[in-house]
Amino acid sequence: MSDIDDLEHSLRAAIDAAADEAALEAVRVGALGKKGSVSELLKTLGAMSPDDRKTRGAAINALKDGVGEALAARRVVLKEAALSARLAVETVDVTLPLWPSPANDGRIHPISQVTDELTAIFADMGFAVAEGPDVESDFYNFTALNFPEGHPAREMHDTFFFSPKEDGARHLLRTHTSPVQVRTMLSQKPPIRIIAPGRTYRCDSDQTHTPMFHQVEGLVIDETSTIGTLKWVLEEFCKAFFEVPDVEMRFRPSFFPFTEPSMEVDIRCDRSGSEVKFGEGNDWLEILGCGMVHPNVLRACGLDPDRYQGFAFGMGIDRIAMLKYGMNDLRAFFDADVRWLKHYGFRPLDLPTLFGGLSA
Ligand code: 2U9
Repeated sequence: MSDIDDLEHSLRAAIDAAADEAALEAVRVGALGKKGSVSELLKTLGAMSPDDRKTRGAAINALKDGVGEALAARRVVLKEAALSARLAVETVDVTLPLWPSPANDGRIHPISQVTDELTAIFADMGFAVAEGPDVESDFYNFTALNFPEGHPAREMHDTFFFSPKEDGARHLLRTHTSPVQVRTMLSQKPPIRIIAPGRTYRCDSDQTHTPMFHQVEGLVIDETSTIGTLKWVLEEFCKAFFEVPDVEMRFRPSFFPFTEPSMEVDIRCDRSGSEVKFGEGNDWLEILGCGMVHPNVLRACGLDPDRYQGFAFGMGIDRIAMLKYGMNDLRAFFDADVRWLKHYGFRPLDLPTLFGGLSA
């Protein structure tokens, strides 16, 4: 029997020495595989006498079972060791700082941020966003808006005109976003409730004016809206935009060709400290203009003023961004200075929503 004992001894030694599951599998194949040492021994049983087969057979089968158990036990140990080694290597240190990514470095320009903020506020009140071209015709920018031909109000806008075409028609860079509302009225039936944010252009440049600036205008046309509705919409907007529970607004009579009556609106604020506080204090800041849409504008846009009425308002996005976020030089908006943008810009993933906070 010593050959069986020797074999068992050497197989157990090989099993104990197997450093990983692959090495252990090699030992198993070498012992119990088709041509393995134990399998070869089993094959010798057929040629033996019944007595030898009885004794040797029992010993070889005991060897086979013993080696099988030893293999199984070692496999469990090696599996656990492999798992522990993997867990040690794949440990994640959740306290490590995040990898720098573009979403970490990039900044949203305050004008885009404020446009997103006011879009969220007006969308919540049922306003859709309308857009139109920057290059406009005289009709959409002036004529349909009740600016009479040769009227000085056209000059007031410091318009950038393109060279006249052969037929004498002059294109221009829109001086306000009002042409968007004209296009909407000509293409959609009331009720209309839109805001039109976008770029506008006037030949003007100093600390508070740039040749290209941003406006948002609003338009509501139906059969029932009044100055009362206009006042409510503007108050709700100001409360939400300046993130204060109450605002006091002052409506002063004014003149625009496209609205009658027309008003300029101031908001109560406190400018005594280093920053402006809204809804309190003894100062007033002009923030927008508004009015009831002029019957001539309704008519020019194909609507019957005896049936339809509505209101419009307009404000400078750059100006309200400066007021809300405490920037004092409008020209810095357009300098493309990354240091300025790093300071005044917004993180790309902090999207303004009414439920999550506009500027938080
Ligand atoms: C249509 C009818 C009426 C738009 C309006 C204002 C008043 C206004 C200025 C504010 C500051 C422009 O950026 S600003 O200089 N705008 O005061 N805008 S009502 O009225 C419209 C527009 C379109 C068809």
